[in-house]
Amino acid sequence: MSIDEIKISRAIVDSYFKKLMSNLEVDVAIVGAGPSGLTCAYYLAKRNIKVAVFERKLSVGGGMWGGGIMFNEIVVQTKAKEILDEFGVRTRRFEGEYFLADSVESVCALADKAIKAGAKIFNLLSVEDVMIRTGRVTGLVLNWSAVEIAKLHVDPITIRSKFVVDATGHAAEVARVLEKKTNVKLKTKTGKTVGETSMWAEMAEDTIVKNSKEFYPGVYSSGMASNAVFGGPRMGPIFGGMLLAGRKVASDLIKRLK
Ligand code: 48F
Repeated sequence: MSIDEIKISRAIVDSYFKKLMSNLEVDVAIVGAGPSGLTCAYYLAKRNIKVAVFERKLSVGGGMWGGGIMFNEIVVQTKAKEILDEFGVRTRRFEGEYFLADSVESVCALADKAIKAGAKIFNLLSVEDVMIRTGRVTGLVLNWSAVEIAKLHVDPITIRSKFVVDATGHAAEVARVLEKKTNVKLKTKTGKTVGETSMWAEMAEDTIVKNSKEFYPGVYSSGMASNAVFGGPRMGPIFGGMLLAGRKVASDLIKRLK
């Protein structure tokens, strides 16, 4: 077989173009491919909901790769272990209710299952703004991360979605942009992003799931972003809350969409 470089280029351009075109309107647009965004994407896609995930970085997985201080092991508690089981991630009991998993295996499995279930992941794209119509978020404003990093003056493109999920981690970027640009009132106790508080793993693991909910019409937070939006502590390298939050948001959205 002769290999033609232009044919390779044509294959990539044609295929990516079709993928992007078919995701300009989706049911759920998830911002951030960390553990909670990927988990949410998997449970939605599994129910045939059209879901696209937009990730700023080259790699998916957010803060999961590095475990704790770059020791690439993560801890989950019993109630989240069943989610890792569903993803086919091997766990080992450390003591009692504490289970260990390899962080690299975990990220790979979350991404693999989400993609195989039908979620489309777009890496290297940053969400820089939202679209709002009549008091509701109706889509996202996207630009290449390379444009953002190089601070180039290039206009973005937009996608429409029935729901948006802010799974951007500590930065809660969707909530922050909404607050900064539109001065709307969020469904929090202050009407603004409340902010994350200092480490308290037990409390954080509980509140993160409760806080993973709609914070403005059409937008949910999932994972660490939720404690930044509604207020709650951080938890360090225990990841059960991220998985449970992603599943919970997916389950809420499935009810809203059906
Ligand atoms: O930070 P991240 O892993 O969020 P998460 O799923 O999990 C949090 C844990 O990793 C850890 C923790 C556990 O104890 O506290 O921090 O809640 O993943 C967030 C992803 O969102 C991407 C970012 O690159 C990362 O991969 N992201 C953030 N802002 C944007 C974005 C944006 N504006 N556009 C696109 N992607």
